[in-house]
Amino acid sequence: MDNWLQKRTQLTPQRLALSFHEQTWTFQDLQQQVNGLCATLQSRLSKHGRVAILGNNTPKLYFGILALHQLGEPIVCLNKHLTAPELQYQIADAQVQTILTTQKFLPQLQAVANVKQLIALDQLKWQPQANWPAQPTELDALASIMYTSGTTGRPKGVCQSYRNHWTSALGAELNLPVTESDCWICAVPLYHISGLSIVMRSLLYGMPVRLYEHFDPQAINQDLVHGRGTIISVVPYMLKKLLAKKHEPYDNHFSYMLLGGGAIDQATLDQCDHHQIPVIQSYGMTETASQVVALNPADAQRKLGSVGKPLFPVSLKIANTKQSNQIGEILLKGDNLTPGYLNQPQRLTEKTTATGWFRTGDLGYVDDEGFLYVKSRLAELIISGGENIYPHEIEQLLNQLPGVQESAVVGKTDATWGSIPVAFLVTDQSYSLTKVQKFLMDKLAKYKFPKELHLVNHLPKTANGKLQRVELVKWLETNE
Ligand code: S0N
Ligand code: AMP
Ligand code: MG
Repeated sequence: MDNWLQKRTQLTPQRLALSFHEQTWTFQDLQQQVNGLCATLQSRLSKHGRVAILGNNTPKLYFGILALHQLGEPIVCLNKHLTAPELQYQIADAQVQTILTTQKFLPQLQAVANVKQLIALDQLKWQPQANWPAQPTELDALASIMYTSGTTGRPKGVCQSYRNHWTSALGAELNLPVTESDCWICAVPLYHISGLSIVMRSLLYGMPVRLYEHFDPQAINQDLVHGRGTIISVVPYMLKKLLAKKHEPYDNHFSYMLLGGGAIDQATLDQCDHHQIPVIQSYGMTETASQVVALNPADAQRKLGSVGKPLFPVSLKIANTKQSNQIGEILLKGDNLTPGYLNQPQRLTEKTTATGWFRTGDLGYVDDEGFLYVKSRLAELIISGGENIYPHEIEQLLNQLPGVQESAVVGKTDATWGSIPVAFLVTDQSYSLTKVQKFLMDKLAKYKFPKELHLVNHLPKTANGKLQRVELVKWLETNE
């Protein structure tokens, strides 16, 4: 297959590709920027290590992503919230040699011991260039790597191939075709699959993207009111903020919000209904290169609480069930699914059944008509504002606090973030939340910080000594 940007530029050079505040780029403009950047970058990139991106959603970072694809370099996507030790691990694991970023993030990255080369794209000078000899795109080549944590062990790099991105974009398009007048607002981070999948869809569909450096609910509402965007990807936190700041009806051309990344409450969906905001509920993960199940507006009222039906390229079943409506682990098959975790092939084997189904770790059921309902996680993942938090990571650090015998972290339902981490410490010392947070500073990304602290004499355990998180969650619910 031809390089995707080059193919798109051949097909529709004059179509709008990208807008950011008042600036716009057609696919041809974008192509010329990316060609120029490729020429400048090529001599600076080592043949050995990989290249990462870290930053806000700026046009320069967008060009950087497309330039890396044109140079045949897989992109290591680094979360801008991470601290030096967290970044250091991912950089080492992915053998990152160079990080493309912007000036704003230089101090944060200079503090990371194993960074070899930093390139601030907003300091780099290049000229738009008409041509660039890009290699063809091999569908099974590695396109991107994104880190997720787990219940145990270190974070793992999810590998995403071009086939994953292709299948994902195709599945979305076969479900809800994008029209000539659509424009997708990207305020979700480009370093998450929620954001990167929008870039891929833009190239494959020939669709403009309206990029947001930050999630800015007022500005986004203004864009939606004035027809400067027709589709937007949101996590539940973002949807709630947009609703809270919405004072005028959206433009007639507004199409829908694609909601993913976590569970949503009924009250928020009712509010969307009241404001006549179509919401496409979806289910997906980094390992599936974005949504694999989506609920169409036509079924939204009838199937409240469902995330919809599996998209065309995706097969789904519930483990160990013979009939509909029985809860079990959600299993998936299809070309969206990751070819594996970087440097840890055994992790995918562990997550795959003997007959080749990917075990998502999520529990749910499928009703008589084939609609999926997601119930909960098998493991103790906490999702705060669309960012995943694994208790294990926090507990390991809390256990290093002087005088702490053991610790536990569980999620507590929160009106703003969806869920927040709450810490329990077994200690004879008088720790305060502030003191604990101070200790975690520079060790753990701030979004993972416990928001509440309880000092306890012991933790609830099963007869064979396994921590009973459920008991702590129940305790939090009853002591509210
Ligand atoms: C919600 C966001 C936008 C909040 O960030 P904001 O408001 O920009 O804050 P910052 O300026 O970055 O930080 C200010 C303070 O807030 C803390 N903080 C930031 N984020 C969080 C958080 N999530 N939880 C708790 N605290 C947070 C900062 O630490 C900072 O603190 P102080 O002031 O003390 O320094 C931001 O969190 C965000 O962008 N979230 C969304 C991330 C996301 O996209 N997740 C989805 C990942 N999953 C997938 O991609 C798979 C599903 C999928 O593909 C999908 C998902 C959604 C929609 C569509 C799809 C699809 O299928 O296409
Ligand atoms: P990530 O890989 O960061 O996108 O996280 C994926 C996880 O988010 C899934 O395994 C689910 O646990 C959760 N998730 C995604 N979409 C939904 C949804 N619609 N409802 C409930 N949980 C969801
Ligand atoms: Mg998520």
